[in-house]
Amino acid sequence: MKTQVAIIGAGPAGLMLGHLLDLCGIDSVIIENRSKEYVIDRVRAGVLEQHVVDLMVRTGIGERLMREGLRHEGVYLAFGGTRRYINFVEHTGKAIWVYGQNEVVRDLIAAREATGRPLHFEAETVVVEGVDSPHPSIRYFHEGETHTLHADFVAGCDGFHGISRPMFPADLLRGFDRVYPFAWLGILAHAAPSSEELVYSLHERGFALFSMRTPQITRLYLQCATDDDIENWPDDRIWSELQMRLSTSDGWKPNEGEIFQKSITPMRSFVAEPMQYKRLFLAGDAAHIVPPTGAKGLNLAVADVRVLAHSLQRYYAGEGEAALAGYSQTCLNRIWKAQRFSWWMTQMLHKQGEGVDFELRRQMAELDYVTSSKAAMTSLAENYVGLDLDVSLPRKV
Ligand code: FAS
Ligand code: PHB
Repeated sequence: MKTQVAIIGAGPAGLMLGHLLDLCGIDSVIIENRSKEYVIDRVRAGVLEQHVVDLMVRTGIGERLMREGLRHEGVYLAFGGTRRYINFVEHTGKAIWVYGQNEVVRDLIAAREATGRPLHFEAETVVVEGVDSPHPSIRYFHEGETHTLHADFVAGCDGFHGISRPMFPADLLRGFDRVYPFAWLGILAHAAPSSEELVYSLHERGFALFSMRTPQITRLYLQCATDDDIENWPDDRIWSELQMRLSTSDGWKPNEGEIFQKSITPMRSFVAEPMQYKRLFLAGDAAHIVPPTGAKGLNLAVADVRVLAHSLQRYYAGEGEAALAGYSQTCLNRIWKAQRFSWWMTQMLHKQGEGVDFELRRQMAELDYVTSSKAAMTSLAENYVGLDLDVSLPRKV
């Protein structure tokens, strides 16, 4: 088989890349090693930046998002028993949208299937060859047979644990890594959200985050130890800890309900440089990981593939290799700013030491400043809603 772009991975990066390439009239094949149900059911991100929402609407896959997504104009930061609101629209003119990654992936899969272009689930990529030549190929095992796909380019959208990044020559690839000394325990509960918008809370017992998925489902997280085990967290302990960390003196607290999903996620910052090796490109978590405190993971993945689709569109429009040269640095400029913001939100909101110590007092002072200074609120707001992304929308070549 032959295609123009072979895409490894059907997460947000791979699926969005396939969607954008299709709009440009560029052929692609998406190869995913997990099942369609697994990819859709994975519980992950929940917040979309304005540019992602605009992209989905303007490229024809935003109808359900507009109907079911929750538009939020800001967030609360809670500390010392009070909640303070940061109004994103007032400071930036932009909002954020709560719409689960599951739903984004569901919409992208439906769009891909409607095009009839190849999207292979449960297809194990066996080997990728020739990425240092103009004719790379992928051998994969699917439906009991081994297939060979010849392509002009390979897009490694296969996440942090995928096979693409390891294909870079060791003397080319540099990894920048920070592992945090805590993790997030996340739950989904059948409980009507008791706040219209998100609440990030610093408490002397640790961080907690109140979020949501629908008017009937609350999404909550609490800081736990990196080596903690979900078995240590029966439902009543989870609710007791969340109430202690989130409840504020004005009487607000999260509603409780049946917990139907719980998991522990480690926290890490990672960036791989560069993001291109000849005909192989990395996008999304294959190239970078952010701590979820800044709600950037999915949004960065979409930004990467917008740049990649635009570069490939220019390549096929006649600009050739020159159109691809800036991909890596264009993405990395934005990725490092998102890394900074995600690190900053994480260090400000997570308990670092034991008891009430210097660190906690410093964090409280930082939160007091950030929520009372117009300049500080504007800075937080413009990073949270997403920094500008100057990449034009796809158009048929
Ligand atoms: P993904 O990991 O989503 O997708 C990669 C795909 O490639 C997967 O489907 C995988 O099965 C497939 N693949 C891997 N190896 C392959 C191979 N050899 N052959 C074929 N396919 C292969 N972000 C936020 O913004 N907020 C959050 O709250 C948040 N929570 C998260 C919780 C968890 C547990 C995790 C792991 C991540 C979380 N993230 C969060 C980040 C997450 O949303 C990612 O940023 C997002 O999924 C990135 O999308 P992709 O780059 O497409 O990678
Ligand atoms: C979520 O709703 O899953 C969510 C929201 C904000 C974050 C992280 C996760 O920073």
